[in-house]
Amino acid sequence: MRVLITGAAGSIGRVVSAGLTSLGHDVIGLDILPGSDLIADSADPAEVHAAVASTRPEAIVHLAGIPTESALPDALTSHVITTAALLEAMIRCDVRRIVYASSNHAVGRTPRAGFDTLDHRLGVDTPPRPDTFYGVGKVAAEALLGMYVDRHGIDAVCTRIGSFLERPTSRRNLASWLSHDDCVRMFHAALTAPSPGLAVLYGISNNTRGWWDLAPGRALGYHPQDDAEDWATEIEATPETDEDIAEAAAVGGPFATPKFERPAFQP
Ligand code: 15L
Repeated sequence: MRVLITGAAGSIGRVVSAGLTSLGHDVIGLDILPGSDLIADSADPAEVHAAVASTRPEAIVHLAGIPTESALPDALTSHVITTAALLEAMIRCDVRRIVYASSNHAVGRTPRAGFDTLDHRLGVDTPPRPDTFYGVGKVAAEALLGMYVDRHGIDAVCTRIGSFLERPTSRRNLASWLSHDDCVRMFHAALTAPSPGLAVLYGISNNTRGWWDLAPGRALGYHPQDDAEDWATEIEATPETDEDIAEAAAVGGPFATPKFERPAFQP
């Protein structure tokens, strides 16, 4: 499949571009940073339209965005305006599928208590409960994608990604880890699942201690293979810190703690 990937020069973008290419996809990388096939600002509707019109992809993987907390206007530009620019270009150029890098922080303020057992995991239908302006941006982008699915009948898959890392490094990561290989599996499944309409899934590996429901991903063909438990002994050999305890209270971990609270308009 011919796929345009925004944010292709970022940490997820590099792994997903290489992984999808090795699975036989024809990948075109777009980024504001040098080194990609196309240099464009994903928040600029004219630049985005030119990129989509000139490459004519069958699907878009939208990864571009500030990957952490920022002031609210920056978060809205980074997550909502970029998504809108892509959706408008898709409609004009008849591109029918987008896979979006959303985040667990869209529901990050959800208390974790009760979601640790196999028969009670956090579903994708839980109400939005962002922990940061970053999370607010992801909630709004998911809502926007849903509106374009309703209006235009396109397919949009929102992947609520956990902790994308080479390996888990904290106690929280024993639940939240998304391995590089599983990340590629997830985007491949989201690109190739037949007619998903609007779909939401959790982008987490098959972690023994995970608290997210992986069934919606499995229904789309995402079958994670890796498990953070392989690092549990090593991680748990270090003393549990106050930070670990604070991070365990809510789904979003550190983003749901006071150290991430900031005024909306502070640059
Ligand atoms: C994310 O969505 C962020 O981009 C990343 O910085 C981490 O905070 C990650 O989630 C996580 O929850 O570990």
